[in-house]
Amino acid sequence: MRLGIIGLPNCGKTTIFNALTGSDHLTEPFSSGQLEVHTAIVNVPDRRVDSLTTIFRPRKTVYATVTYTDIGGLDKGIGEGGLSGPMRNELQQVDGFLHVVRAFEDASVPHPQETVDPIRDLGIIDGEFLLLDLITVENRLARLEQERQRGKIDNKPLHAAETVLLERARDQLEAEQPVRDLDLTPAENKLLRGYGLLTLKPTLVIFNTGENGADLATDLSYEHQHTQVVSLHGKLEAEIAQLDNADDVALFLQEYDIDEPGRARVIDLSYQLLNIQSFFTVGEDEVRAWSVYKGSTAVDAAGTIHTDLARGFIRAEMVPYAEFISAGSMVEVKKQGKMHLEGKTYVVQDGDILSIRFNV
Ligand SMILES: Nc1nc2c(ncn2[C@@H]2O[C@H](COP(=O)(O)OP(=O)(O)OP(=O)(O)O)[C@@H](O)[C@H]2O)c(=O)[nH]1
Ligand SMILES: [Mg+2]
Repeated sequence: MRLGIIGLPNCGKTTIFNALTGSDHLTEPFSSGQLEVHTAIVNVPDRRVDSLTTIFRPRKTVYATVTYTDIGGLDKGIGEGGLSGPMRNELQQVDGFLHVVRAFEDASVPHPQETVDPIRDLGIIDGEFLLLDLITVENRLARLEQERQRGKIDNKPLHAAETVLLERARDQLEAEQPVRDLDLTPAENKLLRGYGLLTLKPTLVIFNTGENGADLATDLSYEHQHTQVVSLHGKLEAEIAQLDNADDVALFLQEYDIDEPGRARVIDLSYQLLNIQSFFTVGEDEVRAWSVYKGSTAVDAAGTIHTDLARGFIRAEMVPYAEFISAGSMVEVKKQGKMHLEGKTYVVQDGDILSIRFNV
């Protein structure tokens, strides 16, 4: 799952990318304005995986991951009726956005709009995305209408359903509301996702509050579905990510009067935002967190590990993480009769420890 980091020039995208991924890309007070993309994969911190590792002492531990892509150069064409094709492509291909909004004052860093005004800036990109989606939806509707007039429809019910759905999306966008606020069935969501609609994508808004800025996230009303809002001290977090010893981090936090680094929280929020959850597999070889969409079944989970496991699925042995911890070992889990046997349609819960029995 991949999240695109977007925002106006100089708002701190690369700084926050560095903070989240521990990278050390150059950040400058001058925006090149060109499309420039960096990608990195990060582990999702998970204390449960840490505990399972302590218990099983496996040769290998694998955390769930999130991929971040820093997408620079979004300003080009904004408000001028068009982003470049490659830029649109980048935006369409991510699963969600981290929308960075500048909330820090710093005279040495020019602002493309001259003044620092987070709410205005948030609206600039939101407005652009609404417009782009409206164009996409109207083009598709026009094409469907053409097909109808020419009598060139393969699947009438699908054609009709798609038209109705796109009209709903169009009404929503015309009312200046993001498509992700519509109540969509999974099938409708999937269909709209196929068009790469930007306002459909889950979004985490990050106010970059600088060194001593106030927390804007708490008193902003930005009520949308599949949306979260947080504040982060961008530059400080990027510096913390470069420290490799815990004492240095502790000193740094103390100096700036910060409770705890925001990195883990933001990565966790990113993960939650994408509507995914973790299940675990354990053993002496490997302790591993796997990601599946919420609502996935045991056979979906098996297929995430290997297609053979889904194909030859017999049953899943399952113990919830908390029950495993209170029993202390698999032997004890079994002795207490706490191992659940689940079939293909069992709906996997966050934190399930699974062992798939299969036969191919
Ligand atoms: N004072 C202060 N400066 C910051 C903070 N975050 C970023 N900056 C500065 O703002 C400038 C731009 O930061 P970048 O991270 O490069 O911003 P960007 O959004 O990636 O910029 P472009 O990719 O050029 O659009 C750099 O000089 C950063 O050091 C912050 O929290 N406080
Ligand atoms: Mg940048």
